[in-house]
Amino acid sequence: MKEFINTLSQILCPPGDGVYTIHTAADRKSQLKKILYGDVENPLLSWKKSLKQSTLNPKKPYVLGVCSDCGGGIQRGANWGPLFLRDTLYSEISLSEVNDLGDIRVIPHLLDDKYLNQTTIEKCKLSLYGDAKSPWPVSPLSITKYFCDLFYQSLPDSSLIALGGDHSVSYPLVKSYLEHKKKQGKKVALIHFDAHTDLLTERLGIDLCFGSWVPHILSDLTSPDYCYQIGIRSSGQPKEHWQNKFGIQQFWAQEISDHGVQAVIDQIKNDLKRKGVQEVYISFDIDALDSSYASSTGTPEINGLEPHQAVLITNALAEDFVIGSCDLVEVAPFVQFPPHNPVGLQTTLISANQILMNFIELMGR
Ligand SMILES: [Mn+2]
Repeated sequence: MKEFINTLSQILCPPGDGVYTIHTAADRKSQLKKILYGDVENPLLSWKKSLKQSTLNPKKPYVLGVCSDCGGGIQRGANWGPLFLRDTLYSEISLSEVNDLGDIRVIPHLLDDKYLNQTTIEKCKLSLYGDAKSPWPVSPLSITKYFCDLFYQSLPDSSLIALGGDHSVSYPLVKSYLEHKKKQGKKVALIHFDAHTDLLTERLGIDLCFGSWVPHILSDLTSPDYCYQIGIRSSGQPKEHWQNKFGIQQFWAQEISDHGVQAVIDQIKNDLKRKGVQEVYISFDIDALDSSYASSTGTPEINGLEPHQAVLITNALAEDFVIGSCDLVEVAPFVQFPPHNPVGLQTTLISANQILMNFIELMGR
């Protein structure tokens, strides 16, 4: 456990510090640290102490920020999601309800170590860890995978709530979770809320990005039909195309509005029970919600889910299946549609917080 905590203190940083800035949002960052640790002289030390304490309560869900938007491609800005989401969250719940581990350390120009040459990796290791030969990865997705593997190994029955970041961060989060559950012999499914399918196999030659993370985790599921996509409505191809091509299951937003949310719930739950699924991972792209609830995001889409519908689906799943881990991604606080619309930001944060608090309640049981 000591090794685990030592490694965390290298590859993570205090909550809110995942976006590397000196002045931008400095007030907001120090405000968050005040909420978390009180008016202390050395918040870094308080954070390190909190890492140690967090291992004493493995039943409480763990919160992790992944402030990476290098995998985004339409509109950046989801790197600021975790800081703003925590602001809203901790004004509503007591800190003691979760173990907040902090943020993945992010070099904002990087995505995954496999895209880097050795010289760059060594220079980045020197910058992040003070040692060009250090054992830890340097890109956000690679560090996230490293973190998750270590997390599930050290706290095998704990659950993780990750805050993105663009949707590429779900690749390491989901992959590590699925690999871990396979080792535990548990049957699991992926529940993916999104306006988009994220089913490209690559985008401009890059295989891991916001629009292409899903195909690369399908082989880690029992079979691709253990992946359920909910809320889809912006796609160049019809539902049948995606289902036939990948073998996944989709429930488009239009179906929910045509047949009601309960019909979709029944269908998914019956299917999960028939397959003997015990646990689910929920990946929640905020753009699954209608743009009137979630406009501060890279690609807001009309005709989407209402927050209470998403909550209903999640609660119904939690009645029969463990919510193993989850993520909430693509909240981009400085992005506003229409531009200069602060109401849109507040609405997005309130809606996202509703989803987040529900996860915490269900996973903290
Ligand atoms: Mn997505």
